[in-house]
Amino acid sequence: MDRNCLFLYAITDSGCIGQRDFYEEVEKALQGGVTILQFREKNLSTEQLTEKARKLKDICRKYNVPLIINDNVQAAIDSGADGVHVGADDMDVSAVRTITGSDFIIGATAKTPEQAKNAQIQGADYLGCGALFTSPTKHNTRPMSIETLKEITSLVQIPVVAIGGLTYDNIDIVRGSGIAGAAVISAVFAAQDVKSAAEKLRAKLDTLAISTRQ
Ligand code: TZP
Ligand code: MG
Repeated sequence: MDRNCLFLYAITDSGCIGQRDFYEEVEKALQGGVTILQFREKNLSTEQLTEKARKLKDICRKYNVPLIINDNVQAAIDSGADGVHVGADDMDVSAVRTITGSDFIIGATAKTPEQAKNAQIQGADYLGCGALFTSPTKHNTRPMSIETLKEITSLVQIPVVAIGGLTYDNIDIVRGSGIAGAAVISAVFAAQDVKSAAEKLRAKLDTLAISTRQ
């Protein structure tokens, strides 16, 4: 995969979006410069996920932004999404790869250097690593230090995305960490003005000279 597309990785959360129109808010995020979108919804059936993901795919296509589905490989395939993201407790990357074939993007969560190496060996295309900060969105996350993040980016060849409580004000922490991009939920979707939040975050990331732009 093109590591540049991981630069500003937005993850949906309907709780965060609240009463606002889900698809409109997603489109605003894409207008603001999000480079990849993950559809993450924990309590829907495969059919429900697939139906919503198809709508998201239509929106993402307009902006040439890849769509990744969290956890559910079947919904990812059925909806025509570009990939799937699996956590350490989900299906093994190698098992997912067997189902999807080589053209599908597979992202994997790695909470330790061992998990990172293992996911790479199994054929993951990118890694999600964190939580760098306490997340207002996902509770019970395991904290990851910036040192561990750097250890992982130097250990693996596949691109790494940092996650967890990242905001406009604290994202400077990733400078020089070797990551390809930053993944956020609340910093974009909890904002009053989603488009402007994405624009500002992307502009700030541009100043940090993370490895994508070398
Ligand atoms: N995995 C680790 S932290 C997190 C996930 C899915 C949530 C990120 O959300 P936020 O609001 O950007 O902290
Ligand atoms: Mg998961």
